Amino acid sequence: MQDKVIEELIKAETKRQREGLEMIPSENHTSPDVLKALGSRLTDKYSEGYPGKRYYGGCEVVDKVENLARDRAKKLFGVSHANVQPYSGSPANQAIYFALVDPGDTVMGMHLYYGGHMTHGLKVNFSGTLYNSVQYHTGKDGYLDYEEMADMATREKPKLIFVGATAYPRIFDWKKLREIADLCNAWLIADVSHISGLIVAGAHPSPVGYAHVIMTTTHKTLRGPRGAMILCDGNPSNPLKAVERTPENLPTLIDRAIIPGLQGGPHNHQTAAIAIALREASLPSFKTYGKQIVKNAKKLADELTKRDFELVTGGTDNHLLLVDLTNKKVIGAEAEVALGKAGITMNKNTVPFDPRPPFSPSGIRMGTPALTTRGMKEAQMVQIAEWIDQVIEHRNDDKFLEKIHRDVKKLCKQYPLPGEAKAK
Ligand code: DSN
Repeated sequence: MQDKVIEELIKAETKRQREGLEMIPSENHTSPDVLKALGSRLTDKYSEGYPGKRYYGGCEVVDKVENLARDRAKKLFGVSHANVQPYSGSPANQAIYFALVDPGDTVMGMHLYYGGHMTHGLKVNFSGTLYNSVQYHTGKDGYLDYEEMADMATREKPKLIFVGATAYPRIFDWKKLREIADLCNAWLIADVSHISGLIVAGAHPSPVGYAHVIMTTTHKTLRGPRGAMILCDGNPSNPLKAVERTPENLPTLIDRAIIPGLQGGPHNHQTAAIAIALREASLPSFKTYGKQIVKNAKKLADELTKRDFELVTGGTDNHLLLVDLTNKKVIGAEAEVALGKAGITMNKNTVPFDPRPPFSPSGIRMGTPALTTRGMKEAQMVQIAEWIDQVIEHRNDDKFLEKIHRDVKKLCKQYPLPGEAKAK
């Protein structure tokens, strides 16, 4: 690389990942093939439009790439339509609003501080300013409060309901959620960004058949490049005709919302990498991987509970744990910093009904997708729980944290990043 400054920074980040435990539940380690596609000449090409209907010449190759990604997505998730062009999750959600509701319409989503996402109607986000957003919460027990949701849907009559989370450790009951959406004839949108890899692996129920539209990012448990996909059923219509907002027309509504509605040229290198990740996710080994993510999370939850950590909902059904650190007399930010010094990366997070402000919350969020990609299993979770406990206890002792980091590095050597050899 000619740019030595950036080259060194890439090396430094690779080293940081190689020698540390990446436990942010929305992160993962991609395969060498995914990385290769991201660094390919496909990034040079403009191709606004869709395969076969582009505004540029020279699209014969990228058409094949995008068709392959779309076909693999449809097959893997069992839907009839896939748009693989969203640049990432937030723009994808923006497109869904743009496709299905008008500014000023009432929309409903889970509050960020209770585990939702900014784009699900947070008042400072476009979704809470352009639309009249009403926000549901979890109950005191940390579980989704389906009764509150049903009451809110009946009372507020939203036109669209977003379901999905960034910090929710339990299963979504899609049937019940569709019944709630049907109470007010709302579109049910499943944002499965965090759990799509688990869905593919059969480790979490699929929203297909319940949600009208499904959105997932491609870089979390699905283990692909940064990006997103919007999935639905329906019939693509003549693109020149005006279409009504009916379930039948969802493919056209979504495709038009992406382009010309919101985006310009698709990122073809990203599309190719998504296609690769989708092939990898269709292999039997991915089913084993997804199930092991959950086994690891459950083991970590058990081990932390034994060490007197308080888990929101008391445990987990998926890839993540949300820990309320109040009883440990440490706040999330302090824990994040101390764990970081020990080579264990996770993030501070609000817990339901958090008395503390969101920039300095009471909790910490951790997950197992990246550790599981490296091949770690239950035995390593026991060790990691012990390290987390020790780090929290000795959080102000930098020498102690350095020692833990040395131990973490030793473990990491045994579990290389994808495509790397085990270090001696
Ligand atoms: N930033 C993602 C997460 O960490 O969950 C959500 O977009």
